[in-house]
Amino acid sequence: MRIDILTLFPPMFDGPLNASIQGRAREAKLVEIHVHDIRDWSTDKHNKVDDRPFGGGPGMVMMCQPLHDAVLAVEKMDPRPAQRILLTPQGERTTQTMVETLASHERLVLIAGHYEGIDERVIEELAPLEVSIGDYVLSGGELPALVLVDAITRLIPGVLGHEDSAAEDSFSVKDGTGQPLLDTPHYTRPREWNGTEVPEVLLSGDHGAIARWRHQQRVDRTTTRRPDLRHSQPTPDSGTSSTQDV
Ligand code: 6GU
Repeated sequence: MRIDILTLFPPMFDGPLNASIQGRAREAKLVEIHVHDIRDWSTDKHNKVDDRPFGGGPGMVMMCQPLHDAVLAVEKMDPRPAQRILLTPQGERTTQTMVETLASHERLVLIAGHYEGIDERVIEELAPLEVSIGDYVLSGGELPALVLVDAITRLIPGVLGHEDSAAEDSFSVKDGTGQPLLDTPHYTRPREWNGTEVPEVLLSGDHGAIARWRHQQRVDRTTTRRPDLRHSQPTPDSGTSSTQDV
């Protein structure tokens, strides 16, 4: 998989993409990630990329030309067709299901917006999928792009050490109706810490009993902590039964 990121602030990507799991995945060539400075495509003699909003108001607006030319030039760097994604608080809110769909693409071009916004005409022309990471406002699309890259790359086979790691995460495990469940609690040595014992069943060696206990923990935690996940309607791809498996 190849991911290209277009931004006005490339240094924001240096640390996160080179450390930990992301860094290892790139080293192992499981994912190819390129960061591009939109300013490099500005045809203005001062490399201008933004201007004041028509109609007035605060802040600056990203101009059409540099972003448009950057996207087309970057896409030409590889023959595989790319899914364009614009990170914006006006976008569709990200879910694990959306992340799984994006992870199945061979190539993604992520556009991180900044300033007050982007000239609407270039958004209409590029027709990207518009994605938000939640209902709160960030200063730009850079951190959301990193969030998305992390969520996507960890699903690529071989990126996580253990092949089942991603499949057992919160939101990846589903109940009988396809509703996502939160993760089960985890424990490691020592068996007793600060006066609290590890739950007995985990020491039993009975794999069936352990699996049933973990499933019940997931259901109970999801019901208490995220009742919205338990009561929402099954999504079209989430299975055929409409009864809740509590
Ligand atoms: Cl994708 N961009 C910005 N600027 N703020 C956000 C966001 C994106 N998602 C949530 N808040």
